[in-house]
Parts: sequence; structure tokens; C-alpha cells
Amino acid sequence: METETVSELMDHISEKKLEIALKINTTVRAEMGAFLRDRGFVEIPPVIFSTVTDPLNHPVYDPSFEYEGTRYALTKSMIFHKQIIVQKIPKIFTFSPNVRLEMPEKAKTGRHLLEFTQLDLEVKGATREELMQLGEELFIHTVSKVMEKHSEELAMLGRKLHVPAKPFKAYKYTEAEARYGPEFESILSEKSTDPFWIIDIPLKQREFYDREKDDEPGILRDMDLIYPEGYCEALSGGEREYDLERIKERILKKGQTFEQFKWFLEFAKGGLELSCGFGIGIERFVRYICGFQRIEDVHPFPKVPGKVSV
Ligand code: ASN
Repeated sequence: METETVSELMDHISEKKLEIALKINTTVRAEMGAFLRDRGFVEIPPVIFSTVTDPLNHPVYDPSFEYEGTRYALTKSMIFHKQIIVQKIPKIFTFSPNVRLEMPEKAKTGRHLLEFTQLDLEVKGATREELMQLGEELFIHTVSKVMEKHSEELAMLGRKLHVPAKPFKAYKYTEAEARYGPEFESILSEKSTDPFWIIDIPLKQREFYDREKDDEPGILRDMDLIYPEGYCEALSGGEREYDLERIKERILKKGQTFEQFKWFLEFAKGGLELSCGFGIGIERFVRYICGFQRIEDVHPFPKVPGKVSV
């Protein structure tokens, strides 16, 4: 495993481009928070560890520990906490630190960190289409504010941005895959100059918790927002499964156990209502805005897969 030396760390934290990225990061967080507060969202504190966390749909190592006889996992996403609290407070968001111990080869993508923050939000009773509109407005608001406040810094980085028009283009997952093959997401991202959506993602590509379409079994009412210029995934979300029997069916279909999600299932027994939400990775957003090849350039202490880091 590659080890970071103190002089490498010193070089990294002294870089001008890191300083610019952190100033832009400050604006991104402030503007995203302000946008949501203005629309009546309530900010909830992050959950760092829990008895239940996101199973994800790809392999990662599983950091967990025991405290007083109970096993806790570090948060991979606050998906279940969002779905629970939104039943009582109908519009919530949080800046959620997530730990995902990705396999070392993920370092090649330039967009994976073992520790990152996502702005995670959820709205009770909302549809996917409403949340796609919210996502577009949030993106446009934030990029416009960064362009307004950081024109000098963006010029220093040689980064030219523009504000895309609404609504963003949307591709159905299976249609895009049939046309461009398994690498469709990066092919389309490289060809595009504006962000776009991938919608209707098949069940096998996603976790158990997103809602299946009534008229198209096996296809979910979910969405990913993809950055243009090859920057790939920005945001991921969907309408949630809320019927207890369907939730249980979906857990079994994924080969998972009720035991794994017992705290969530216990709560769901009391009845859940439809909600929809998404999460957008902050470091990836800043990387896209800055036009950087590598995500570690936006973080002073990046945890790069396969590397020992401070
Ligand atoms: N935050 C995502 C969502 O709301 C879930 C995730 O990060 N895996 O759907």
C-alpha cells in the first residue's frame, strides 16, 4: 500500500489550487444550505455510526465496532434515517459524512474517496419529477453563485463554466445502455456539455429501498444526475418503497436479511408514507466546478482508496 509522507502532505496542503477549491467548497456548502433553508427545509445533524446503514449495491469493506454488546456500522449513507425522520418533519437535509471503504482499484476513477460528505435530503409525499426539478434548481443556483463570487479563482484555474437551461435532458437507463453499451454513463458524460439525468434504473443495479414502478416491474422510480465533460455521477436518489411487505420482498430478492435492517423494519411496522430524496457528493461537485482530474485535489486530507492517508 502506498504511504503518504509528511513532505507530500505539506506539498499538497500548500497548493494554490487546494486553497481555491476550499474557498469554492465554502460557497457551495453555504449556497446549497441557503437554497434549501429558503424553501422550508430543516437541517438535521449527521449520523456518524448506527445500528443500520445503507447496504449499497457494490462491494466495500465493512467498518463496524461493538459498544456495550451492540454492533454499530459507520454510516455509508443516511438513507434509513432520512426515511424515518421525514415521516415527522416533511422536508429535511443534512451534510452527511459517509465512510465507504472502496476497493483499491477505485482510485483510478479520480472520483472516489473513502470518506466524503454528501448533501442528503428527503421530502415527504414528493414525486421523482418534483425532486428532479428541485435538483436542477439547486444545481443552477449553486453554480450561478460560484460563478458570481469566484470568477477570478475560476479564471486562475482556467475553468470555464456555464449555467445550463432547465429542464435537463433525461435518458432511460435501459435505452441508454442498449444504444451505448455498458459504459453508457461515461460515454454520455464525455459527449455532453450540460448535466443530464439517467432515470428508471433496473432493480438489480440498485439497493432494495427505491420504489418499483407499478406499471413496469423490475424498474425503479429513481434517478441519477450525471455531470458533463466526463465527470460522471453527481447525484443519486429516488422515490422510496414504503409498503412493509414490499420492503421485505425486496430485501429477500437482494439476498439480504431482515436481521440486517431490523431497526428500520421495526419502525416501518408503524406505517411509512411515500417520500423521495437524493444525495449529492460535495467533493465531486467541487471537483466538477474546479475542472480537476482528481478528487483528492479538493480535500486537504483525502482518503484515497488503497493509500495510507492522514
Ligand atoms: N443518498 C442516496 C439517496 O438518497 C443514497 C446513497 O447515497 N446511496 O438515494
